[in-house]
Amino acid sequence: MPRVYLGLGSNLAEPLAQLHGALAALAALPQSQLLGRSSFYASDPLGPADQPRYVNAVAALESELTPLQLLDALQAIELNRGRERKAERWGPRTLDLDILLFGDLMLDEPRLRVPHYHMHARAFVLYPLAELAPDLRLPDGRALTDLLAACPFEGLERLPE
Ligand code: A4P
Ligand code: MG
Repeated sequence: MPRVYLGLGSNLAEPLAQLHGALAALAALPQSQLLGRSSFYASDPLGPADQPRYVNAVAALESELTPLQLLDALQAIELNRGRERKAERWGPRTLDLDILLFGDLMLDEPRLRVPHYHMHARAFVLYPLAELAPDLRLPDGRALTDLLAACPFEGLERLPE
């Protein structure tokens, strides 16, 4: 079964509670097993600055779902938790679930790009991911350690458990 890494983010309506709720929903996904999660991190917003700070985390799972089945399931979880899709790019959201990596798969479809197109440069993705998989390489061969070296911890704050 491919190892899947998901990015979790929220900056509205009690972000930490949103992420806990999302993790409970991920643990209940069919044909899948939640393997673990990173610490939670508070992070400065990427995109419009006039929005609250985010809480971010990364989760690891194994899944027999196809990538698109998994995307459907994640979008259902987002909607169940009251997410409204707005026109503003990178605007505030109650819950955002992104597929960061799906094993070594590289996909470039209208609905799904994997690896996530901007993960290599996002501190709020790379640092939590490194907690779960410090020796990881992206499907294109880049080492997570090299990406981290080029991505300052700036704007990030690891939250106590
Ligand atoms: N889509 C394509 N590839 C993927 C993928 N790998 N995983 C498509 C999930 N979805 C993927 O997503 C828009 C469409 O992307 C989906 O319908 C799906 O088919 P969306 O969740 O509706 O919109 P979005 O999240 O606003 O767009 P985008 O461009 O994916 O934004 P990001 O990259 O998710 O960034 N700042 C901090 N500090 N922390 C954050 O978590 N998040 C964002 C959103 C902005 N700033 C942030 C954070
Ligand atoms: Mg998204």
